Amino acid sequence: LTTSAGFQHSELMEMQRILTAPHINSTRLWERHRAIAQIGATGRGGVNRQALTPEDAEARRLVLSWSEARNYSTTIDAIGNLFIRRPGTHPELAPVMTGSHLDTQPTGGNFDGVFGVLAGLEVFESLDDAGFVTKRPIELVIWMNEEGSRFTPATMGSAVCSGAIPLSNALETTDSNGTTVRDALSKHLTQLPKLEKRNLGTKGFAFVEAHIEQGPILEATGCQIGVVTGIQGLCIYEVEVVGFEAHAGTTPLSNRRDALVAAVDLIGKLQDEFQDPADVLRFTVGKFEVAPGSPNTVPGRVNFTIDLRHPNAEVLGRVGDAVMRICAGEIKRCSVTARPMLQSKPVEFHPQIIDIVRSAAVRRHLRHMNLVSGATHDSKFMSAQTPTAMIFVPCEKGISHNEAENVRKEDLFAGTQVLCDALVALLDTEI
Ligand code: HGY
Ligand code: MN
Ligand code: MN
Repeated sequence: LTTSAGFQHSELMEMQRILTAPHINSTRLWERHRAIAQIGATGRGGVNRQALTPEDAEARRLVLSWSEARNYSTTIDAIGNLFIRRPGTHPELAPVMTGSHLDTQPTGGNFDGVFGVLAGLEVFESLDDAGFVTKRPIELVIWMNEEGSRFTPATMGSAVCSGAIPLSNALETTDSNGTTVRDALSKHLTQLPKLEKRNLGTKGFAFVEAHIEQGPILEATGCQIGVVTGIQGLCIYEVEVVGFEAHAGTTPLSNRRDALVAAVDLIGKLQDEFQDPADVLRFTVGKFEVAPGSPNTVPGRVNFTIDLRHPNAEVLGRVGDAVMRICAGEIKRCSVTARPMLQSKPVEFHPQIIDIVRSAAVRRHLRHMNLVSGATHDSKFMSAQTPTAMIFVPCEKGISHNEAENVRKEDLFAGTQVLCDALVALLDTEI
């Protein structure tokens, strides 16, 4: 008998086997977080370790050195996602997978992404320390450019890996200095140890990502574990407004095609359009660049981003159409164009993986609750081809994408132990 999701019932029973998963080493886990936090540290408590920068490479080298010490093997795919593998006795079986990202926002915190990578590595090492031999291999993914702050859009590595974004489009994307992903990636590869190449596209037996909630719900409800049932929808656009550069002193206002004035007017129109009394729709203009950026030249060009989120696919589609309608044609004698960079619908995670996460939290007597993620994650694209779920831990006051991001040690350890239990429940373990 096979369940709707392709799991054999016998496999499901196997998974539910109450396994005494190894205890994680919380001292090692905490020390690893402190070591990574030094890389790209801003001196104000957070980090700036954006995708494919030297700091990103340094953090990846450090994790690779820890994995090298355990003789795990590592492969890299064409967009720079890293796959660290702990072998099983049956290498031909699809791996159980976990993972997250090491790149950060420009004013990022020390736990967004890092926690999921280090928690996954901690599970590998705890399995080693406890002498666990598993049938299935287990893989830890370090996704490239989850944040999308330097190269738009977010979750670029997992989107390309799953085929949601063509590799060529991603490689041609440029940062604010005009550097392409292609050039930044080829330089990045020279800053990493030589790694075996791996094809794009990866199907695992299951994927479980540990992450901080980046919102206030768990802390407000006194829960230590979030059993994440899905992720809301997200659309990202790049908008360009083109006017005409002119002299600030000699050009009358009546004669100007001021791209900044037009962009401000446009953003006002969008804010009016996206008023939501229920405060569910999330509309953000996070990046806003004015060219040529000189005090005495009338701006000739403005580029800005739009980040739109909503849990309902139909509403998200409607507001996305409104963006393309409003950001088109002419505004205050300037031309406007909008480019969709990412359109990702809301996803629901796999019920059986969700159950495995929940039963791990129950077994550990940890207060937990279901929730849908407001932040996006690479698990969204992994869930397209692999049964996936996520584990959240609370972060202080829900603060994230801010250098004040903070997590209680006990929550970090609890989340890592739940990840360990869930991954072990998925591995057909022979001790
Ligand atoms: O944008 C996001 O939701 C993620 O934290 N990068
Ligand atoms: Mn993240
Ligand atoms: Mn983030």
